[in-house]
Amino acid sequence: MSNHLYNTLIAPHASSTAPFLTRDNAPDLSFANFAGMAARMAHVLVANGLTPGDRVVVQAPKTIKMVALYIATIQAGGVFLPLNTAYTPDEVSYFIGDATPRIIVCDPAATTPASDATILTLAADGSGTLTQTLSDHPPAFDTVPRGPDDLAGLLYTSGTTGRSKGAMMTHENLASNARSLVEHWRITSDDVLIHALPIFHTHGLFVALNTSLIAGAKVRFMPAFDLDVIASALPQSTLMMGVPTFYTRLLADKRLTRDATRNMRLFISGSAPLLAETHLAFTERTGHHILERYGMTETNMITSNPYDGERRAGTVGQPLPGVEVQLTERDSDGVGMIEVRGPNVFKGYWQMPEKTAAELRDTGFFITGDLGEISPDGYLSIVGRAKDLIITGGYNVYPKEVEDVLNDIPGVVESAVFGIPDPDFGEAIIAAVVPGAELEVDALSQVVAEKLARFKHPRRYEIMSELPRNTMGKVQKNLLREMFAGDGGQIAHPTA
Ligand code: MCA
Ligand code: AMP
Repeated sequence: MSNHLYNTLIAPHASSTAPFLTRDNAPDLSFANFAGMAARMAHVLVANGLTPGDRVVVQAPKTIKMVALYIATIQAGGVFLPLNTAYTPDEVSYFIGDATPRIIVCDPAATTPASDATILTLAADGSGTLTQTLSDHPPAFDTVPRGPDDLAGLLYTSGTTGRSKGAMMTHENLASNARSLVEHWRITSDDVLIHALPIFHTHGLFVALNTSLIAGAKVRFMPAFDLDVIASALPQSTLMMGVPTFYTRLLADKRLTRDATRNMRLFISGSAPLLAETHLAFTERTGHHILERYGMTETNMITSNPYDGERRAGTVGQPLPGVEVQLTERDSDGVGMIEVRGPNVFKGYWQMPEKTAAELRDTGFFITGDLGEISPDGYLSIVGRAKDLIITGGYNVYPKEVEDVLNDIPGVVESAVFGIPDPDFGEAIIAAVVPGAELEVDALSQVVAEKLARFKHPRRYEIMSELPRNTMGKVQKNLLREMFAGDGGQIAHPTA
């Protein structure tokens, strides 16, 4: 048995001297040198006790060394578990307790997590205990065999009921989806990808990097989204993947022109709804039709607008080859729950058989929690969510998690957290709080800041004497949204 994902991603270009990762003011890294770096790092992981099936947790700044750590983990037969750099020590300790990793890689500037695992460091400049002995090891490693059904990644997603769940992604989940996207989006070794997404989520890690590796494309690797850097990269690039906020921010910049994008072949959007008006404004300004696609951590990419043919604004296109989509429990308007089946669908939630059984049917269909309708010519539109979820700037926030933190604060009787439209982030988080006693908003935001990542923080707190409820006693978040959405999108940052 060979190593399924390693063979898919690395083997085709392992000895190629063509550039893979390029950064401003630094020499390009070829595919061959990248493969060598990953191999050296695989030795470091094994020297630190990694055995096949072990989890490697990483919460570190976006660096080329972190990409190498991903491939090294796969090559050594491990399971890669990246964490959002915004997570607080509280959040991180839950993931570590649940996933019981063998190795944790963290920013030397961050609080060291309490754990029995071996702790290594990786800083924004690539230095740290993970990389300091790299050159002591050879640039070749005896790749550990792993089959299509073995785990390659464990990615945590929050849930409507509170505890985050680790989505178990197999080698074939990742390999099959990336192969399919390369074909569908016609990615080749002539492409130059603008990579400004974080690499701790499916979009920036699996969608952007796995496809580039398979195709042998060049990646302009940027530490974060920076309009100046992207504006200067656009004329020499062919491909960009981003969340809708990337596109609204680009549109707000005068440097986005037809001329600046003349060499671009394809702009892809996903992770959150792209407003039809953004799609149309982008076409008007640049002549390019953004290609919108739809995916989930548990399923990788599900549908995509076509490469040739109409990229229809406000829709997420058709199922990718080999992926089945069905709508269940349809209402009279044809709107139903989106369910998906295919080689892209995960194996289940890490050590949560009941949660797996609740969301992954025996038939293999995964219940997404998204509501959709399909046009007569097969385009899927996402028209709502059955799950109580806010997507802000492409990050998912489950209101329940924020409400739990607020409700635990002395003096809070109850709270309701919801999203309202925001011109930059798509949705912005608001908390309606019912106090039992005198309550300072500053005190609320301080507790929230301690416990939760910054992107989960309510941008505004509304103190209410009671929450609107229906006759069943359920809080009517739709009413709250209506009450507070009309404030001109001016979201004040909390004072903490
Ligand atoms: C940063 N902040 C945010 C967000 N990002 N608040 C809410 N939502 C966010 N997404 C906070 C910052 O901490 C800062 O706080 C303030 O907002 C303003 O920061 P700013 O500098 O404007 O933001 P930024 O650093 O430029 O980041 C915005 C961003 C970033 C570039 C849109 O959030 C981003 O890269 N998002 C991509 C997320 C992503 O990759 N999603 C894919 C998930 P303060 O007030 O303290 O200054 S994978 C997925 O969803 C599925 C599988 C799929 O289909 O792809
Ligand atoms: P995640 O948990 O990060 O995997 O987020 C997955 C969720 O993001 C999906 O269930 C959808 O609700 C949402 N999503 C992803 N892509 C799109 C899109 N193109 N349009 C609307 N929602 C999307």
